Amino acid sequence: MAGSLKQTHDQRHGPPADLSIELAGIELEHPVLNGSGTFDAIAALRAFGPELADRFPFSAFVSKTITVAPRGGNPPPRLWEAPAGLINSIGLPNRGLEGFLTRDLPLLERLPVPLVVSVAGFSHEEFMRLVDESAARDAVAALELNVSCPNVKSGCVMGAEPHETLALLQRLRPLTAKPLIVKLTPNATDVGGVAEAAEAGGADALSLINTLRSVAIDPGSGRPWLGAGSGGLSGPAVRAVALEQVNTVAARTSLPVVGMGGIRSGRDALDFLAAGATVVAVGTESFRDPAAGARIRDELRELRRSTGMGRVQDIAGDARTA
Ligand code: RRO
Repeated sequence: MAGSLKQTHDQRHGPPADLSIELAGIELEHPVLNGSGTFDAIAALRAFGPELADRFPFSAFVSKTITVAPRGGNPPPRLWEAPAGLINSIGLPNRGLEGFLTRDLPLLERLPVPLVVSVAGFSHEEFMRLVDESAARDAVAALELNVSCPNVKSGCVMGAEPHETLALLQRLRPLTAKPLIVKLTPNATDVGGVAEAAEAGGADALSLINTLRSVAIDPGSGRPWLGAGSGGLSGPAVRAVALEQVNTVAARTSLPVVGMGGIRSGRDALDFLAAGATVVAVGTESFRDPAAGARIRDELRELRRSTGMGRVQDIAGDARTA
């Protein structure tokens, strides 16, 4: 019975939509990635083993940001639930470059999808070392330059001003032919200007948005809740802001855009594609449901089929207003 119902449905709406897409020269099976730091692929590998290959929710995996030196992260508390959102003040905990290359990379190599390594330096020299040593590994398909972490006191400001972004890219571009994706901050006065600077410096793609700088007050004490004082807001609360910034950046550069910010459904994903994103990323929703990426991919496929539209590329930019 279910079979005949499905047949009727297929006849009405045509064959499953092809969601495959290319991002900066990397072939992806579908347009749903993870936002950096929002999905623990190593824990997933541990839980599912080789079976993960069939159920991995994303078409590429973006690692949690790494730094040159190991970091413990910010003092607790590190999370606060906001209306329709999450404030985090994680503070970039990671094993450092050496630890990542020797302990994490051999595990991440087993993933069934291309690997994007997210890196953040506190100086040009640190960024250069991170790019140089990560890009040299065959398992690394691309690098994401996190110039937008809201949760560290020093550094990570290189994405706030166009001239800083350009200067950084001019140092990094000669180091590798692999794609460089620049993760933009929404906490900049001129996000479009930073995007143009990244393009002028030779970036291959842009990803946005990172989290919006924010504060939560402890109702008991009237003082900031988060150990570090402030954090970054993500989730549906930021979606309209993210859509506007994706729209602006897509209009001002010719680079492919990884659009993210509060995507919870295939419908949300379609909105980002229509605003000019080439692919999308799911972040906060994966904390609620680690399989959200696969559900959103399936919803997107169904929407593409039921609306009669063709490949994902065909609608990119439909909603551009900037
Ligand atoms: O680790 C963090 O606190 C963090 C990072 Br690196 C980032 O890029 N964005 C964010 O919201 N948190």
